[in-house]
Amino acid sequence: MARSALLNVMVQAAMKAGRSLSRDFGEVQNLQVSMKGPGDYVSQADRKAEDIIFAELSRARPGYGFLMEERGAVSGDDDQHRWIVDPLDGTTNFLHGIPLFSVSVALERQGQIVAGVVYNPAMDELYTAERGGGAFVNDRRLRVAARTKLTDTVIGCGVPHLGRGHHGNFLIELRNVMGEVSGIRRMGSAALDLAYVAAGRMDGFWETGLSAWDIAAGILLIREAGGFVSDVGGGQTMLESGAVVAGNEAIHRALLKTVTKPLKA
Ligand code: 2AM
Ligand code: CA
Repeated sequence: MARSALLNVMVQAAMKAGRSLSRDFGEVQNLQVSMKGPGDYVSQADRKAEDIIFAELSRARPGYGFLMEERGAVSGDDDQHRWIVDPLDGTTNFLHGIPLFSVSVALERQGQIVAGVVYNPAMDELYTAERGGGAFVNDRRLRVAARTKLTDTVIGCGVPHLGRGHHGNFLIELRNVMGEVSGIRRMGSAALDLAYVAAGRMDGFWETGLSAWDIAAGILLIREAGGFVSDVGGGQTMLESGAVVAGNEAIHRALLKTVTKPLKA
């Protein structure tokens, strides 16, 4: 599969950061047994990965702006282009030695996501998409799953944790969805969750309370794999609202309806 120059730049940055995370992940697994735990070490690993991506992308495309999890917004001379980057998505998994974490890099051009890369270094799975060019994992073309009945599906979600999100709302959503599907999964990396929907491994996904860097690349992966993504109201404010509902056309529609169903007394 021949990649465009742009995608190559993004892949190189994501994989270089991924290799750094992989080395640190090995060490984190050893630190689990210490009382202090690997918390500070993980923050450092996260920052190191972000520095690598920032350096690589700044060198390859000087002037582009950034929105990054650690640095926040960094404006550039070129106001048409912005990188949206999460150097380590699935931090809690990483901290606990669970190999479900990813690097997420997206490029926004004039407010539209035009390229996305999600890399899971622990499994060496590289997901790529460019607008109009399809989505791939490594060299294999991706297609969302074809199931059309909610009762046949496995649906991913995110669970708000201590101090975050509206726990009561989530429990209503969960109660609605679990009564209609064949399985629910919670992986802990929204970027990877969306990549799994693009790959047809999960039939759909919903989560609220996310940030733009968690989902920018994954949204394009799903669209380029033939899927649908919206916010919980069916609109396109995902990057601003941090809410996503995803699936193929039928599952997206059904999941949207189910997630937002008012709870019966
Ligand atoms: P993170 O690992 O980069 O923090 C899991 O439900 C998803 O929620 C992950 O993508 C995770 O990204 C994100 N997440 C966890 N804590 C968060 C927080 N405090 N604010 C925003 N997103 C968060
Ligand atoms: Ca994240």
